[in-house]
Amino acid sequence: MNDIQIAPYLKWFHNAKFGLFIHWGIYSLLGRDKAEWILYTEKIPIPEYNKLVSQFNPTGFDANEWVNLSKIAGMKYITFTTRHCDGFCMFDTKFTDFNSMYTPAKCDFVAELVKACHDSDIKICLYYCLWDWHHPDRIKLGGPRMFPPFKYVKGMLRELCTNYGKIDGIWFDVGHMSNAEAEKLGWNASELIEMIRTLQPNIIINDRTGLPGDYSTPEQWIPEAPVRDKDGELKLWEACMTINDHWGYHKDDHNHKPVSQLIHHLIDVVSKGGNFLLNVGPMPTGKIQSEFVERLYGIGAWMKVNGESIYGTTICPEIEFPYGQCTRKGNKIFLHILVWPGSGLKIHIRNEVMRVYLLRDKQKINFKKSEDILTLQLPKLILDSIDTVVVLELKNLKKLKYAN
Ligand code: H79
Repeated sequence: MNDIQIAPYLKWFHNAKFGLFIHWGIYSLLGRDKAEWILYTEKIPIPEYNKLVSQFNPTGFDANEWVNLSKIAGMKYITFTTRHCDGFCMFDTKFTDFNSMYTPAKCDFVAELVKACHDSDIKICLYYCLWDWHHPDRIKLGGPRMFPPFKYVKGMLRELCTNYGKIDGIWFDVGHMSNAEAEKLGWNASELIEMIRTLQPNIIINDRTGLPGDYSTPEQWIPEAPVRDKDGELKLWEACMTINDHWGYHKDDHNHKPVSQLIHHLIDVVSKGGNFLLNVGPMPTGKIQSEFVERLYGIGAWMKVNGESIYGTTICPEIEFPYGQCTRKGNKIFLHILVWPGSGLKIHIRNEVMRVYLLRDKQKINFKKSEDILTLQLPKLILDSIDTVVVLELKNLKKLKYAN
């Protein structure tokens, strides 16, 4: 019950833990409240909104720069908005002229980014919004729930899964329809997913089509505990989150979370078996604001030292650890100490302990083991204000013994 069964095609995702979400489109030009939602929230007339196409000229766009930034942060994959609810396609498509080939850049941004990812060993997932506030034949189901014809979506997904070589994932957004509404729309999620998997056999697909998908997607929040499916089995999941309070570019939103908070979120997510998909909204020029860049560098510096306690780890529910959170890989348990326990830290554990050391410099920590109680001789003062990672190396035992 506490071991997750992972199909081979999902292994990279489970091991990756940390990805970069990128929200970028013609809405980025406006850079104000509600960002990518602005066509809907400000009720901008479509002919007016269309004018943005001829203004979108991101002379500072460099896909390799984005990919490098994700690598510096310690991320393993990128999820890019190919088309948000405004319907504007950031790629060359024969289904609409409302696409990036008609901007002054005349650029297929998806092609550029996929290539840069392929060249750099970063996985690429494509975000695709199922709503469309722009399509002339959109079907209105109330509020922002407007859907383009199913054939249109299917045709575009065929293009996205055919024209760019290997695609690692599709991240569908919204959806939100009842069975009756799906029928009215001619919506057929199984048919769509079957086509995608035929074109890209190892692709991962999230849970927002109306079907469960490969993983679930809490947005802007972190679950209290590891996520389970309806049968109680552990399920893959990915929490997506903004750095400030908007997904798309907002020039006056300076409410950026500090590096320490972002790292704590990452540890929280990973200790519960999830992935953390952290968002940036590039500027209309294609450059990424310094507030985001600085934070990604900060997380990257931490990951460089502590990455072993994140990548490829699993949950470690057998240990009760009130001073922080735990992750585990093989016979190593990583204690992420977030609240300093003082000098003598006691942990209840039956397994034989071989070695205890600080992850950051391998410095040995003296310990005593008597019966099921492990006592660590930590310094009195906090070692690392963000997170002190202590490694417990257990005697080569795969299974942890419960200590109760
Ligand atoms: O792409 C990002 C969001 O645009 C999208 N999903 C992430 C990944 C998203 N879809 N729905 N929501 C987010 C939640 C809906 C929030 C809303 Fe609102 C609150 C819709 C209307 C009120 C925020 C505030 C958006 C418009 C006003």
